[in-house]
Amino acid sequence: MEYKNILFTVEDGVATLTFNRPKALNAMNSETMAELQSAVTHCKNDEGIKVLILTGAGEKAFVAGADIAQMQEMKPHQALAFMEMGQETLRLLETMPKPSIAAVNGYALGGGTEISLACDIRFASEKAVFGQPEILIGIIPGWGGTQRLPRIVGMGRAKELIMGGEQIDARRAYEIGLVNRIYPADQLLAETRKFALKLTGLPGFALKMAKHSTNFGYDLALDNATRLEAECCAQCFSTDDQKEGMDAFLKKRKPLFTGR
Ligand code: DAK
Repeated sequence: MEYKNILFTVEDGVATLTFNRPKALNAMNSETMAELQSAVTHCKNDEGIKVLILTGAGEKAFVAGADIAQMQEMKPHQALAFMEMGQETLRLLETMPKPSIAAVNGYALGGGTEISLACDIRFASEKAVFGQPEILIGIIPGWGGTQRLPRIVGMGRAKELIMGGEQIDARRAYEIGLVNRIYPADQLLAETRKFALKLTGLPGFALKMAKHSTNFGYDLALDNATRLEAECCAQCFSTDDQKEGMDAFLKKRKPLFTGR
């Protein structure tokens, strides 16, 4: 697929997807969502890609939400199709068997916060702004915000954001556990890449199992969830990387993982 609204590059096993619609502060229209879906599918299937970073072009915005101009005239059945496409894409991102990191460089409002919530990890610049302001335009979040936000920050804080519609800065987002780390704006991408590169050197199958167990165990009863974890962990014992990791530890040497 030819991309018009995103930039997509791959370097040293790290893919970087940059939302790039500067005239609308990188707001997500259906075209951009289709491009995101295509790029995430590519990341999932390309063995050379180990980690995905998502960020926004320009200094102002990560993604300023779903495109309000496009949504304004939607009938309910069109809104449902737009919502389903976004939900399908973000679920794909969330369950893709490789780590994803949101590098939130500015406004991440509405759909922007929701995209970051579907990533495994969120790093933010000091200039980042988060929020679910949908209520202020007469709707509610439609790309998983009412479901993922409470799972990450707790029900009370999620409802405060979703029902109050207020924006919060990076510091507050860090305080409530919405972001993992904050960096000065000019260091965000470099620091995110550094972390991503570190992940590319870790055992890939174990990373996949860690994500699978965490994602799919979360909503299960504890007995079933811990069983899932045991099975995921047991599968790691079939890999060369498990043998290498344990041998290296016992011989007090640095491990050399091959991803097998
Ligand atoms: N959509 C479309 N255009 C947008 C936009 C958006 N979300 N955000 C900004 N823009 C455009 C502005 O209209 C403006 O365009 P021009 O006037 O230059 O043509 C340009 O970007 C620059 O924006 P501003 O002039 O407003 O810039 P400021 O620095 O003054 O303000 C801001 C920045 C981010 C605070 C402000 O732009 C803003 O409040 N933007 C809207 C933020 C927002 O409300 N986001 C949430 C959108 S609702 C669903 C599916 C999904 C969703 C819900 C349901 N289903 C289909 C059911 C998700 C909904 C949302 O995300």
